[in-house]
Amino acid sequence: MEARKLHTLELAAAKIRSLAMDQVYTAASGHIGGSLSVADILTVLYFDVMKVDPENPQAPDRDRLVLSKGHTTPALYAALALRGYFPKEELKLFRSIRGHMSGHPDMVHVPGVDMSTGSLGQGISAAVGMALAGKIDRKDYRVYAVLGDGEIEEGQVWEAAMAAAKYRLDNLTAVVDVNGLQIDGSTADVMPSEPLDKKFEAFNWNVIHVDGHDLAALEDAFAQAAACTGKPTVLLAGTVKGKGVSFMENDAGWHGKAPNEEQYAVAREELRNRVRICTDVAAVDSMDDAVEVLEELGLMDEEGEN
Ligand SMILES: Cc1ncc(C[n+]2csc(CCOP(=O)(O)OP(=O)(O)O)c2C)c(N)n1
Ligand SMILES: [Mg+2]
Repeated sequence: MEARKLHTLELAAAKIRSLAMDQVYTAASGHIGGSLSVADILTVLYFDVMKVDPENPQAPDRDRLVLSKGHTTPALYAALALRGYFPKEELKLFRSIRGHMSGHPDMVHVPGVDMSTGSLGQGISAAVGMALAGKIDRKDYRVYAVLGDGEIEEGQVWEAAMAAAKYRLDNLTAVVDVNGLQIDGSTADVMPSEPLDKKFEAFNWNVIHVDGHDLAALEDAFAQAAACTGKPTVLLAGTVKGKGVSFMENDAGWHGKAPNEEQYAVAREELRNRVRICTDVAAVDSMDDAVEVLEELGLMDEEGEN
């Protein structure tokens, strides 16, 4: 990946983490751990890989993203706001009755949300339906589904996986955010699901291992997925839950809890410091400028020629 693009994407990811934290603190509730782990995956999808147009969120030929691990809206909403679907100010109404930024994604009220999710296991099933519809309608759009590694303990995920292989949905890419933790402990303790690669292979999926915090590696993996024909692809993305906040990393206690004032001050400083560093390295003055850089680089245009 070209250095300027990498640095600009790193800035977007840093900003998503910072905005996710602000939302959870302001609302005094929300799922921060899995929002921090998925931030890089969403960055590469929304700012690099997906063909979308925030001016026209319902465009029939757009790529679709289903956040099947729907509890991590703080990262999704931050990505959508930065990408231009709605003003950043709306993030202040996260989980507030005065707005539409509900704790789980709402496709009716939030522009850019392709599927309402939150009941784990259901999002991937909807994504399979969208991909199948694309095949039947002879459309070129791609469908992306992002799952948690706790989520895949739901039996419904494997029914969806079987159907995706049966219908040879090579227009579907699933990403599993493998952070090793779910709501109250490690996935290995709650319900061991490894070896994940062998399971998906046995379900006739193409499997790619990737570092879920390496933006260039993620870009490559998504390109490999798009080049694979005749079967769906899953990216097993190794991540750290709570990534970017020292005292939240690898701690299941931060799955769905808001920081108190002192904790927020520390987290905010760490995340904003990262934003400052990335802003310097990317040599831009603000995220708006960064978006312009990405546009200049030929990213984020309607044709998605990136
Ligand atoms: C069907 C269903 N059962 C239980 C829950 C409650 N719940 C919310 S998040 C979560 C754990 C998810 O863990 P994981 O998928 O690993 O998410 P991440 O670590 O990325 O936050 C659970 C059990 C739910 N949302 N849906
Ligand atoms: Mg997890």
